[in-house]
Amino acid sequence: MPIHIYLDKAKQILDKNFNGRFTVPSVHLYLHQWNWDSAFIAIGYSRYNTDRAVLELKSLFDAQWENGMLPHIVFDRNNLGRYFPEPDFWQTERSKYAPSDFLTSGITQPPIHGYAALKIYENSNQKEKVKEFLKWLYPRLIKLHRYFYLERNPDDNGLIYIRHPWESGMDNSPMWDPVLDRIDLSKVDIPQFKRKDDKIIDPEQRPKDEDYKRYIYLVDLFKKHNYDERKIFHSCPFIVIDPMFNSILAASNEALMKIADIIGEDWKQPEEWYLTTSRSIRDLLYSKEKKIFYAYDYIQKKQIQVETSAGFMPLFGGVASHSQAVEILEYMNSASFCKIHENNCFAIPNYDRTKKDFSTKNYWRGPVWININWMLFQGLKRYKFKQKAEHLEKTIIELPVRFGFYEYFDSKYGTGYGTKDFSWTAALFIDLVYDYLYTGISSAKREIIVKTDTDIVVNRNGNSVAVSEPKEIYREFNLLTGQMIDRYVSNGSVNYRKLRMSPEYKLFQNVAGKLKDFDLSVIDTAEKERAFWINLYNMMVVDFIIRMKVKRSVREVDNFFEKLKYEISGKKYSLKDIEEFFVSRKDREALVSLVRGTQSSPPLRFMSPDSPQEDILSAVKDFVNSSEVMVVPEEKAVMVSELFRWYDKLFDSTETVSRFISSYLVDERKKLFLEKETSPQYLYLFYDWYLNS
Ligand code: 9WN
Repeated sequence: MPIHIYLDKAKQILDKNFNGRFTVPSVHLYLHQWNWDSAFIAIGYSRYNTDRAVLELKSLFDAQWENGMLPHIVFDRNNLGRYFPEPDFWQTERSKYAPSDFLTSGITQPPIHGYAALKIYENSNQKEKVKEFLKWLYPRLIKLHRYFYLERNPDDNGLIYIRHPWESGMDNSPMWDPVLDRIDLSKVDIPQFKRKDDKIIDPEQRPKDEDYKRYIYLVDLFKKHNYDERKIFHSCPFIVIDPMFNSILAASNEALMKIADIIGEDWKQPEEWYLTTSRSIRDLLYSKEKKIFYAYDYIQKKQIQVETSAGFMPLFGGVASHSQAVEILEYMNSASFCKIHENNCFAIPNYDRTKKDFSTKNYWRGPVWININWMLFQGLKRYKFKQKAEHLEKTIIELPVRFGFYEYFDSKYGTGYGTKDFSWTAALFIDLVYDYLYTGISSAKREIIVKTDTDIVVNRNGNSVAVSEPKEIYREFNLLTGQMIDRYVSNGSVNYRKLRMSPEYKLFQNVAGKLKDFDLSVIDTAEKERAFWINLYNMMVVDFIIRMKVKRSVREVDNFFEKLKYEISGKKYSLKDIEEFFVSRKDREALVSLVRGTQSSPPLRFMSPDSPQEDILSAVKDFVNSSEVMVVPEEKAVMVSELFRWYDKLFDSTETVSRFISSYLVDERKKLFLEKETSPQYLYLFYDWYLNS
């Protein structure tokens, strides 16, 4: 299914979750407005609906407390009774700061709103309108940050504490276990309560009852202190400094500096906050030995040495020093989280996979979350760790496409968990896909696009060459193709830079020029013909990439497959023409083995000119047994490359695709599944257009 269909689906989810004033995280479980969710949602809207983006933040800040705190939930009066805890339990009216016209919770969440507000401005094409809104919002953002620096900054070093796991947004993260374990459930009074979440979502995917008891114990404590920050600080057993919360705050301070500049305000205050918080994160939360940032237990005055995705978050907002960034990247890109190109994992799971209590499906204890990966993607991009950034970006787009717009995803199988049709998954998907749709390539690697409205015959502008015998041209073409692949391709990756400078490529350009006057009749058997056209196709792609100075993706050149051509025997051929040739021959294997200069292609190899059958089959096998084809019997699902849809004349039904795949699959269990299962669920994978370099 083309990507814009998923984009429409994501927009429909936001529409469904929009109640006229704000967008709920999900109508299935969270029927109110959530603090940081709304910021992510606004970022998604900012790509196509400025009004909604603005309204999202506006409605949230309307419920800001008098002391500056932005509540973690703003309740919808029309939807009470379906979530726990609700206003009757929070009783925030006990605080003199709570708003009288809104029902809210009494805690906050990671302050990503400054960052989101700047994104709205950057993405919107209604700059004046957004500027007006920023003038309204800016003092409220300053008020929120001032609340943190005045009320939650006990050592005055810019490290802000949180006083409830819900404030971290990563509720049952293993990071909080050592602190929560100190609340002895047999010794404290906990009010009676009834959870609602575990009746809607499989309890295996949600926090345990013991966790909830502690969450509720803390809320009750806040209530007893009438939400007085000082009193809470002195009696609350959970006072922790979260690297993610503080990194997000730093990122928002940085955004506030830019917003101040846009609306003509002084940016000194946010700058000072930015510098203080960033410095303290670098100096106090980092472990040089473990190469990750840790949370800090303020009561026991020590780092909480539990490795979670929050420990990488100082990349977001540019808080980590360069050497820290390089070190944490190494950890992030290890088997503990997920290595690039490693099978059986997706992007950054929320907890170190090698830990005994790691879970692929339990909430914040191991699954993959889209908002976390989206922030890490922004961070990696900022530090120019492009490859890893793209890996995350691809996953953020792929997971919802393959498995649905879920709240979180199994870190091994990708299965969606929690509630479906989840707003921030949809919103952040929209954000990234907008970059793809408008440029065709990743925002991490976006470059200038070459426009080609008319045909460009690429082998016309080579050196003028002496006319040769057709047999000689054919021999030279094969020789040079073989040499180039042999010398400049390793494990299927092409070293375009070296190839461009090589003597072999110079000679190849000459031969390509000679093809204009070539006589195709020297290729006198069907097998020779197959080899010739596949090799030619693959070499045309290589030549086009080099000549058009493609940097990241063939998508940088408009109509790469239609308008760039080679003249052969007096006739012009595009890559598409060659594909059509194989379609007309019903040669599925040849089509699958073509190398389109992309990551989703099989590795580039030379097809033996007289009898290519074996080489073609190896290419097909490589393709079918790579991550381009995923057969998951546990899920009764088959996920295949978009390529099978491109050639729907040959792959006319899912049965045909299944038959094709199963004849090349190595894994017997999967083979058997395909042979037995008559109607597995078919999903199409996002095609990876990055260069195979
Ligand atoms: C409690 C809404 C929120 C997110 C949090 C996520 C979850 C609530 C819950 O849902 O928390 O605030 O009931 O579990 O942990 O990050 O903001 O999507």
